[in-house]
Order: sequence, then C-alpha cells, then structure tokens
Amino acid sequence: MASDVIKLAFVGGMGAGKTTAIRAISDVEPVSTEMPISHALMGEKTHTTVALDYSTIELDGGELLHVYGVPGQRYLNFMWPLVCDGAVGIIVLVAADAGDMVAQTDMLLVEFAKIAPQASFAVGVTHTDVSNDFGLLHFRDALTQLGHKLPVVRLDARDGAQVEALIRILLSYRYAESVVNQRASTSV
Ligand SMILES: Nc1nc2c(ncn2[C@@H]2O[C@H](COP(=O)(O)OP(=O)(O)O)[C@@H](O)[C@H]2O)c(=O)[nH]1
Ligand SMILES: [Mg+2]
Repeated sequence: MASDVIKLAFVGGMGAGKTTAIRAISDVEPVSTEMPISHALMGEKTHTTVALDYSTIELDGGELLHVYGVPGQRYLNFMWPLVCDGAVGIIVLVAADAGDMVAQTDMLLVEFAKIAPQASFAVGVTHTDVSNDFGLLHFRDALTQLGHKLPVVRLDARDGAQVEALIRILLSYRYAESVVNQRASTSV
C-alpha cells in the first residue's frame, strides 16, 4: 500500500525532552536539523535556528516508524503542519517544572488536533524526578476539565524503554480505533 509511512511526533517547548526521547529510542543516529528562521516573520531583522529532530525506529512487524521532534513555541507554528500532516501519533512533552504547563499543553493539544485530526494523542510529563511539587493527578484533572481525555503519564525522556512503551500504547489505540470504526461502518 502506498500510505504505509507511519509518522509520529514529539511536540513540546524548549527543554521538554524531545531530542532526548528520540535519541533514546533510535535505531539509527538521529538527525537534528537546525532550520534557519528569519525573524522577519516576527518583524525583526535577525536570524535564528530552531532544532527539528528526525529519526526512525523499526517496529515489531518490520514497520518503519518515522519520528519527529517539533518545537512547540507558537511563533514556530508554520512548521507544525509541514511536519505533522498525516501523523498517526502525537506525544506532547511538557517539563514538570515548566511554568503554565496546563495552558501550554492545552494549546498544543488544541492546535495539533486541528493539524492531525486522525492522530492519537498522549501527554508525557518529563523532569518529574527533579520537580518535587508536581502532582500528576492534579495535572490530569486540569486537562480533563479543559476537555482533554487522553493518556497523561510521567515520562523520563532519557529512558528508552519508557518512551517506547508510550509509543506502543499510542499505536495500539490507532488499531483499536480503526476496529471500532470498521464495526460502526459495517453494522446495520
Ligand atoms: N532529570 C531529568 N532530565 C530530563 C528528563 N527528560 C529530559 N531531560 C534532560 O533535559 C534536557 C533537555 O532535553 P532536550 O531533549 O534537549 O529537550 P528539547 O529541547 O525538547 O529537545 C536534557 O539535558 C535531558 O537529558 C527527565 O525526565 N528528567
Ligand atoms: Mg531539542
């Protein structure tokens, strides 16, 4: 089949753990692209670069998963559809010590649901080992109140086994959803 590219993206602000997570699960040396951004876009005349990560991992069945790390800053949102169009899974990463982590995660979930409506979503909270006052239940409740019902888990981006487990869960939802949809469309 032509559309066998499986695309998954980690999205999050600076320091959320995107590069680390991708490095932790990669079969191959990941590519970290420094993409030049003209600040003319922001009404300034300087240039800067933003990192875009890319790698691949092979899944059990030999399927190749293309994994991207996408900066979550809103002023870079022109990059989002370029990378995430057609993604089957999107993992929003947020550091437990980030200020306004609820608002940030809410914004990313809302925006990326528009860009990749078919994707399964999860939230991975990094840096919980160094953030004593972080409460997962509280954070999850806050997201639920904003209408986001999805897996919200602690995730140490340095731990490849944890990252891979979360990816497997996301991809398994994809199959579960397609089975449900098939049933719905074939039932009378
Ligand atoms: N203590 C701790 N450090 C983490 C965790 N996740 C990522 N890091 C570290 O946080 C730093 C920033 O991560 P990085 O992957 O560069 O973030 P990016 O900007 O999203 O690509 C790196 O030094 C990581 O090793 C975590 O769960 N706990
Ligand atoms: Mg990075």
